[in-house]
Amino acid sequence: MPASLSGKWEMISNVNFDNYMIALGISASLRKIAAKLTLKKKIERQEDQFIVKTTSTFRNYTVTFKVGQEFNEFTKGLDNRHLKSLVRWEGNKLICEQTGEKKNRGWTHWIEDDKLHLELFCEGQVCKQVYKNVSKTR
Ligand code: YOG
Repeated sequence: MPASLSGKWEMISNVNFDNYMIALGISASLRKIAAKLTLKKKIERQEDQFIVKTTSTFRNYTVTFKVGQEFNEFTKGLDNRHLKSLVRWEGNKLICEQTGEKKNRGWTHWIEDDKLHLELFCEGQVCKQVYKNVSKTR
């Protein structure tokens, strides 16, 4: 079983977020707001089902999926696109492919040194975020 992604996490670094947002077509005014946010993740897992909540003082976004089962994703409040998404395990990495208007789009999560790592990718841009654990208990 891969190291657990479950729990509460708070962002401690965020590299190339602006270029990722540009690749998604986010306006300059929204990018300016988004760049200042400290994002939090709450990840809940029950067997193959995941609920990933991304929260901030500005907007929240929740996605629910089962590993290996394609689902329709609407990125409400983000870039507001409709995607066909599929999440799979590759070793210790949880990988989501988001098929839609934007090419080579998705994300990868993994645990390294007790931190939650996230790469967000879109059309050749890769944003790298690291989160520290803020769960009350582990
Ligand atoms: O996470 O896909 O953990 O869904 C990335 C924002 C900012 C709105 C957050 C609100 C992309 C304005 C979701 C941010 C930029 C900018 C708080 C990342 C789009 C719009 C919600 C993501 C996955 C993996 C799970």
